[in-house]
Amino acid sequence: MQPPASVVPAPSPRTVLSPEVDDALHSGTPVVALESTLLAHGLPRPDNRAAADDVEAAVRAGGAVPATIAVLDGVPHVGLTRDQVDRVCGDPGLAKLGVRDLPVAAALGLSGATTVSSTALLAAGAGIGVFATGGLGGVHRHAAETFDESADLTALSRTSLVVVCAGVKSILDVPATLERLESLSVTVVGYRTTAFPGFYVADSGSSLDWSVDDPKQAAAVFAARQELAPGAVVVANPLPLDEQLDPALHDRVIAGALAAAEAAGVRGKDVTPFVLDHLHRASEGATLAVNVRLVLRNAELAGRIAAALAVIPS
Ligand code: PSU
Ligand code: MN
Repeated sequence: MQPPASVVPAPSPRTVLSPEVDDALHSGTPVVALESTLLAHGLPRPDNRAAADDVEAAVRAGGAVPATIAVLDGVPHVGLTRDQVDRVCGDPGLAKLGVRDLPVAAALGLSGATTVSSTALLAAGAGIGVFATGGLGGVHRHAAETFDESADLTALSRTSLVVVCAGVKSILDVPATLERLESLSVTVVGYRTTAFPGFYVADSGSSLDWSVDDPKQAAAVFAARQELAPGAVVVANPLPLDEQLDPALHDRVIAGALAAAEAAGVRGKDVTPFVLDHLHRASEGATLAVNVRLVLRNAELAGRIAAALAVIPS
């Protein structure tokens, strides 16, 4: 259900849409938003640059126009040029911006990559209904002591769009994250499964109440959500078993990465990038390859869901 031209919300006057994304939104062509934190802080340079192109190509293969989102010199951009993607992937000093950081970046003219929380907000503000990422942020292990819970969760409770992901990052407390998503009334459906995916692995060990069988059903759930109680629909898309990380290797490297973060005293928004980087090294690139693969699969499915939404009469 792509909004017709007359009801495409006017993005904040400070947000710049690329000509291709602007045209697509006004002509009802399906569009998928992509975040930039996974490129800038979740994948190592220089591999992140090829991944950025591949993710955009996967959205196109699914039948939609990609809109990668980042803030450059204080201006939120929805849809990036090649040079802008080079900047996002190449600048080692680029900030990581959640929703609360956007006003600071805008007012001070700073640049940064957007997380799930801020990408969802900017995408929905521009009238984009579907967003693809790798894994959501969520409740960290030992959150009872650290209070570390990703702003992704509260942002999704306030934003109306479909988020395609491979579950939540498996470095987290997955059952606690699912409880919070329930409290926040975020709709969660599995894609062809009721086993909640575990990011690098197909099954996190937690289960879901609902699943959808195809992009059309996912689009119908979102259309109903917009009518009944606007908010987010998470479509959790597992890796096939033959593409997942070996579960024994998974458990071993995750324990090591979390212990390393603890020993290094890493806190706040540095935790996720630190742990992902540690995993890529400790697994000799195995987690990196799986991470890229799952993002590509999510991007393609998101493209197909956006295409299905575009033909639902609104
Ligand atoms: N998915 C990935 N890699 C990532 C992320 C998602 O495959 O790096 C990013 C997203 O931007 C998400 C962020 O919003 O991790 C979560 O960070 P935090 O735990 O600090 O909220
Ligand atoms: Mn955090």
